[in-house]
Amino acid sequence: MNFKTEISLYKRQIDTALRDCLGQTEDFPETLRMSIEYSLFSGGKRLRPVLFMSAFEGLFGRDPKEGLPYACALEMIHTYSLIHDDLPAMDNDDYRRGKLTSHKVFGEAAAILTGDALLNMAYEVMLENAFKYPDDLATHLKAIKLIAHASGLKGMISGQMADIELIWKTSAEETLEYIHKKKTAALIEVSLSAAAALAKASEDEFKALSSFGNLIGLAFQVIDDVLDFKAEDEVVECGQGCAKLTYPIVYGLEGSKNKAQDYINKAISDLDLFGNKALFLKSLAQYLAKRQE
Ligand code: GRG
Repeated sequence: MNFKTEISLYKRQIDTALRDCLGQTEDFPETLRMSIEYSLFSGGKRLRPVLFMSAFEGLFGRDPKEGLPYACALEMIHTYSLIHDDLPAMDNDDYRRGKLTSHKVFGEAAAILTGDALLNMAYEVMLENAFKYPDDLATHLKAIKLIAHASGLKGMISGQMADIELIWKTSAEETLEYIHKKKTAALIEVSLSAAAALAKASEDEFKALSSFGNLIGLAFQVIDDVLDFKAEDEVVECGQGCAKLTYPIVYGLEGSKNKAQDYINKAISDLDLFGNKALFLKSLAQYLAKRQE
């Protein structure tokens, strides 16, 4: 099967599972149903759930039914983070994926509650699934804990706070890496490490997938900054306390592109221990390196 077909099969499987999760939840206000659907089905790339499924099912040959609730939960957590990130109190964005942001359509209160609902639903869906595997409950709880850690205080939330306050480390380079390792890479990394934990991977396999996830997560952010780069950014100062710290400002445009490719190359070599089974994940890493949006 070629790469594009495989990715669209994973996406279809994930979309169906996400619709099922929503279908099961009854009796709640129509505004929340509309706002959750609006953000969950608005053209996201489904990167995190595709990573999870391609590791859990593709690499370890496990039953997709056991993994799909995790894939859905990762997309719910990602979607909540984007809805909250777009709020006036944070990035104050009017558009995401070419459509009005949640708070622009439904109002700020509904957008905050939509994010809260998605975050809670993620854990409900994972825990409900975990109880279906009583003999393997501890393994499930371990995977869920990894996700809570990566998206919580020590992961994505600290990254977001450090970005907002521009918490300075010893240099611009270190500051950038600290922020994006937590803000962007942590959830991408855990999409792979949670799959490894659930599949009872060996320690070497777990470490390889975690490292791959961290590196493609960092590359993903570098490329995001490159795509957002505007010529006037070149004159921005990037010392301590600067207003805007991005990879092109610190490394230049070409330097950032090279950095992203270095991260991707290293990530790809991390998967060598899986042999041909990792071809899809390696192609996915190359695909991310070339993305234009
Ligand atoms: C509000 C707690 C909290 C956290 C927000 C992830 C994040 C933290 C903010 C997003 C800021 C941002 C645009 C970062 C760049 C990298 C990134 C995560 C882009 C969006 O992810 P994609 O491209 O989104 O996977 P799609 O639209 O495909 O779902």
